[in-house]
Amino acid sequence: MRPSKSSVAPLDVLVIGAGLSGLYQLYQLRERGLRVLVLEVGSGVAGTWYWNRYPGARCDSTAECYQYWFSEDLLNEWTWSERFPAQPETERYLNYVADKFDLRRDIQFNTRVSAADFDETDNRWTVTTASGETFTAQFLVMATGGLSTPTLPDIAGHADFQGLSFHTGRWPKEAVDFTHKRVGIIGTGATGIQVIQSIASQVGHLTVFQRTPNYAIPMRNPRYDATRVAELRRDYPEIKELVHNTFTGHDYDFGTIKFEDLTTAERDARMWAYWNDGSLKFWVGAFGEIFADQRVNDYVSEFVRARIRERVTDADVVEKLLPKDYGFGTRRVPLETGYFEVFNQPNVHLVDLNEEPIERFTASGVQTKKGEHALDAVIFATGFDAGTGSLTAIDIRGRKKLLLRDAWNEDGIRAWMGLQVHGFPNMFMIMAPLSPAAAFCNVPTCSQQQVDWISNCITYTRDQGHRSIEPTAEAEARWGEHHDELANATLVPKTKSWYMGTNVAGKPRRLLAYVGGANTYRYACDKIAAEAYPESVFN
Ligand code: N01
Repeated sequence: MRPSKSSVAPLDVLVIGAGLSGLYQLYQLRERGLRVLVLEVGSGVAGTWYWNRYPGARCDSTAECYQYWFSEDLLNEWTWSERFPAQPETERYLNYVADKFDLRRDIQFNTRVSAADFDETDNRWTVTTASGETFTAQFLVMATGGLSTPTLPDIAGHADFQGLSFHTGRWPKEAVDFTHKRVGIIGTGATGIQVIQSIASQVGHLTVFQRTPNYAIPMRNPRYDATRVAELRRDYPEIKELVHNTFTGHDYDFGTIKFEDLTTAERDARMWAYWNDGSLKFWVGAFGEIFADQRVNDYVSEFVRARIRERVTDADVVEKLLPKDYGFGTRRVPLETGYFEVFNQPNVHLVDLNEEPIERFTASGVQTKKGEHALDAVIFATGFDAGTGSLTAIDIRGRKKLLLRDAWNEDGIRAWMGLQVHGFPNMFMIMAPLSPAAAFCNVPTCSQQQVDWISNCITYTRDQGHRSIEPTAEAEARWGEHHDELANATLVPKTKSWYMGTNVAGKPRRLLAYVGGANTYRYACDKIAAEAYPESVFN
């Protein structure tokens, strides 16, 4: 245990997490002259891009939209090598940013925060780490990431398994060699798909344990040559403007053309055009009505199923790979490269867990209802306790010693604008539930927007001589009602996924992310700041 370190001078702001959001939060607060420290559990920066170094990890947002906008120098210096960069490139980018802006001097690595307590007498937070250090700060910013607490299924006998076990969200830094190995993978979400298509040709045998098939769509990922890089740099001001004014924070939006107004041929032509873009544009842009109109959703879902059918040779296998009981786009759409063709390989076996549930691990593999699958290694691509997991893992105590974990258990998730929680003054959250950033937004767009807003709010509070800021219970409830009203008008709550919290036993069921649009949300946040935070109480 490290000694308690109250020797660190009192801070203005403590930021938890040195990923994409935490780095930018540090930069912004420092620019405003505040004394800031970032605590980070990893040994390096990059958050998601530090932990998720699994084979095939790659960004599903285009490089030109997945970056910081605050520095012209940075935009001109950094050169993306391809449209959808792989994990090492994004990790390098975030390290470059940390070095360029000398951020590391205010980051303490290898530090797990275990508790945060708000003291009502001096309006400050005391943060305690797992090794017993304490820090105090007026403000606390949780930049802990929306998808950073991995979930492991509760499968009997896991400890008996003699092979190697990995979770994609905690992948080792050392290269793992699966050559000639019998590998099993549990999970076929965006992560599982990337792993499967990357290792299928390397392993001796791959067993894919699938519970729910996905509407994955092909990624078109050209290399960026010097000409393309120059074009993008020229267009950056326009792209920046665009991402800040679209529904999902990408450089495309819902079209104005209505499904109803088109003939079948026109509808198909439109879908093919968006399909051929090879990006998530097909999800958002082809027909925005898919999120609320079952008939449109059915039409698009069938289009995507037809594309899957074209690529898999075995009729039984393709039936298992076709999503049938939920609509396209109502859970995260993964991008893929050669994923469906993997199932034509003789060394790949698809296990449909609906027909053949896992019973237990054995010493040498996985036992399902139909028999044992012998494995040398198992990969859990089973996802995360999204949105809430990284926050409830810490004992966060607000006014009257109320634990955030308990607050969210009793009443469900509540968060004003997804930024603050009533009863927890001076605490801000980035990418938290009930904001678009929790799921329906290109992460850098929404996280930078939230960081900017938080930085301005902290500065305002201090400049006005206030010691704390907290949203009222009424404002928080109003936001929750508005959130639910919009969520329930979509088809998304009908589908099981981490969007709804159904992947974690006992988690309150509620659509995690705000579906009013990242653009609308930003305008609302800006209005609140312009009107001097009318829904908050200052002390
Ligand atoms: O996690 P998931 P993920 N038995 O929750 C299965 C982002 N991301 O890590 O669908 C058997 O989506 C589960 O089955 P089911 C992106 O936002 C971004 O793949 O619940 N299976 C599912 O197949 C994404 O949405 C990028 O029936 C079990 C899988 O595990 C988010 O991260 C790349 C099981 C989990 O899928 C999370 O994706 C990758 C059990 N007990 C990911 N428990 C980029 O763009 C779970 N599963 C960079």
